[in-house]
Amino acid sequence: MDLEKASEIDLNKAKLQLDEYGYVLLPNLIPRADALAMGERLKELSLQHGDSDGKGYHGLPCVYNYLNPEEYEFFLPLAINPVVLELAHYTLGEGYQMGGSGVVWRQPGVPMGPLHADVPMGWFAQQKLPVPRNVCFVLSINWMLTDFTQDNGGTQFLPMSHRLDVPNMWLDDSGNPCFMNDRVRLLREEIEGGDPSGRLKIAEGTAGSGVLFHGAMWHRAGANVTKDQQRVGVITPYYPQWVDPVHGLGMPQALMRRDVRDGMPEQIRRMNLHVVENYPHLQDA
Ligand SMILES: O=C(O)CCC(=O)C(=O)O
Repeated sequence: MDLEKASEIDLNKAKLQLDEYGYVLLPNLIPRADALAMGERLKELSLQHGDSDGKGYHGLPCVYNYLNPEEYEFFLPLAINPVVLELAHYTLGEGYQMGGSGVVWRQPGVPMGPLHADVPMGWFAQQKLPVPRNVCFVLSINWMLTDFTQDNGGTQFLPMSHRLDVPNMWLDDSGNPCFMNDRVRLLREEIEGGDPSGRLKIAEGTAGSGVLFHGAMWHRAGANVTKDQQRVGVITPYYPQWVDPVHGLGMPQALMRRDVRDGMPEQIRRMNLHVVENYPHLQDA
């Protein structure tokens, strides 16, 4: 798909929404049948190689490390969709990198996820360092490989929260919850206590759509309260050229193996400056 063909998306409007609201819905970028077929295959791989929390969540980091090379081409739209890349370039600048696409599969019965912002925002808060306000460290797209609805666990976002303090919670040495400040604790309490003012927006869409979001957004995965609907997403993160995905972002799981990266088209190789083998400590683990 080229940029012209994807022109049902108004790119100027998408850039504006991403800047100001912190996220943008991108409907129908991948054919529905392809998205559903990817979802089925990735469920299979997640069961074989992924992790599970035992409550209905299954994940598989960097799916390319598990696919057969003949399958790469079919799955590449998760990494090189031209609309997404245009928005990544706009937000992150020249030479942006990608992390390996990771499965987020939410089965019926899985509870709500915790409200958080993505790496490295929690790190700044926990270190009591100033939080950079005008830098986007990570821009992620959550690809909907099934329909995403309120009931089956569509991702929830607090609009404009990429400009707020960091919502993340961590535990101190005695196991007590800690927050960046009391304002964050109170706002979180309201939303996690049932969100009576309906502040969160749910990213709903049909299979083949995506939601692109600024990593500093307050967001969470929804509960899947359906009896029989699987919610399968794949998150592909993009980050600026100057970021180290392991020492800076703490995302070793997003790296491709060298043999996988080197078997990819040039466009993908350029976006994967770092591979697992660059970090010997990961291989010893
Ligand atoms: O699965 C989802 O809807 C969101 C996952 C998420 O919050 C994350 O990966 O940071």
